[in-house]
Amino acid sequence: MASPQSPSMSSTNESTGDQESNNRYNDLISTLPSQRWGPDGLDLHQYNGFWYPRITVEATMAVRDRFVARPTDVILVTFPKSGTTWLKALTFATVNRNRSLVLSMLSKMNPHECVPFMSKLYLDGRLSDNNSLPAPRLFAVHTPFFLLPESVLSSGCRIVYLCRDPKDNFVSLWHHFFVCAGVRGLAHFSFDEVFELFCSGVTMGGPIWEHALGYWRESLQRPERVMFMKYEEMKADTGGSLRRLSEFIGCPFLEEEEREGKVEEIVEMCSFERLSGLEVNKNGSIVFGRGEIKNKGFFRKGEVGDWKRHLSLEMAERLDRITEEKLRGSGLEF
Ligand code: PAP
Repeated sequence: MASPQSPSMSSTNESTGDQESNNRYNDLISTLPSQRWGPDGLDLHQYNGFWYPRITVEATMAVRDRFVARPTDVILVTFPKSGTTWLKALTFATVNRNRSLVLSMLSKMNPHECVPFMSKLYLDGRLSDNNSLPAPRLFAVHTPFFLLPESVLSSGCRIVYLCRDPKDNFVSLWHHFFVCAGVRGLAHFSFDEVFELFCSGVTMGGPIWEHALGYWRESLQRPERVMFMKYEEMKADTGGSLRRLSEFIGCPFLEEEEREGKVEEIVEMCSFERLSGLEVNKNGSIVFGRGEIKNKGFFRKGEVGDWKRHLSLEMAERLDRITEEKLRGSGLEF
C-alpha cells in the first residue's frame, strides 16, 4: 500500500493533550468512512483499509508520530481476541523469570497491566515515561504492519505476531463486544448482522485476513525480525511455542532452567485455568480507551473449535471459503 493516510508528522511532542495534533487527528478522522458497529461509542472508522473506533485511530496516529523504538524492544502484535492476554502473560513471565518481585505482578494484575498497549500509553500521556524501563521493553499493538511507527520498522526491534482461526476469533469477538456486559453495555446488533460485517472485513481491527497477511509476509522475508505464531499451535504445544518465543526475543531457556522445569512452570503460571482463577481476573477491571473493562471478559473459554457451538455449518463454510480465497498463494493456512 502507498504511504499511509496520516496528518503531517511535524510534531515530536511526547505528551498527550497537544491540541494542534489532536485537531489534525480529528480533522482527518472526520473524513473517514464510518460504520455503526458495537456498543455506544464503538462506531468504526476505516483508516487505511482497517476498521477501528475513533479513539484507536487517534492513538495509532499519535503513536506513529511520537513513539521511539529501541532495537531491544519487543512488540507483541495480535488481531483483537486472538490471544493477546495469553501472549502478554507468557512473554512477560519469560522476560522477568529471574526477577521474582516483577514476576509476582502476574498474580496481582491482569496481563494487560503488565504489558501496555502503545495506544494506552499515548492516552495516559505516558509515552515518554518508558525510556527508563529495562530492556527488553514489552509493548503491544493491534496495528497492521504497514501502520507501525516508523521507528519500530527501522530500529531492528523484534515483533511477535499471534493470530487465530477466523471462526474462533469471530466467536470470541462477538462475546467480548456484544455479549459481555463488562464492555460498555449491550449493543443492538444480532449475531447474524455482526457475522455479515465480519465477513466483509468490518470488525474491530478488521479485515482479519489482510492483518495476518501483512505480518505473515514480513515473517517470511525477515524471520529474524518478525515471528509468526498461531493460537492453535500454542494450545497444542505451549511449551514448544514458549521455547521458540524465548529464543526469538533473545531470552532462551538455559539447560539448567530446562532441567529445573522452568518452561513448564511458566506455561502453568500463564494457563487459562490459573489466570482466570485469580482474584484480579475474576473481580477486577482495567481502564481501556476511555472506559472500563471487567478483567473476566478476557477469559471466556480459551478453547480451539468453540465456533462449532455458535456458527451454523453454512456460516463456518462461508468463513472458511473467504479465508481460503484471501490467503490463497500466500502459504498461510488455518
Ligand atoms: P484482547 O485482544 O481483547 O486482549 P484476547 O486476549 O486476544 O483479547 O482474546 C481473548 C481470548 O483469549 C478469549 O478466547 P475465547 O473467547 O475463545 O475464550 C480468552 O478466553 C482467551 N484466553 C485468555 N487467556 C488465555 C490463556 N491463558 N490461554 C488460552 N486462551 C486464553
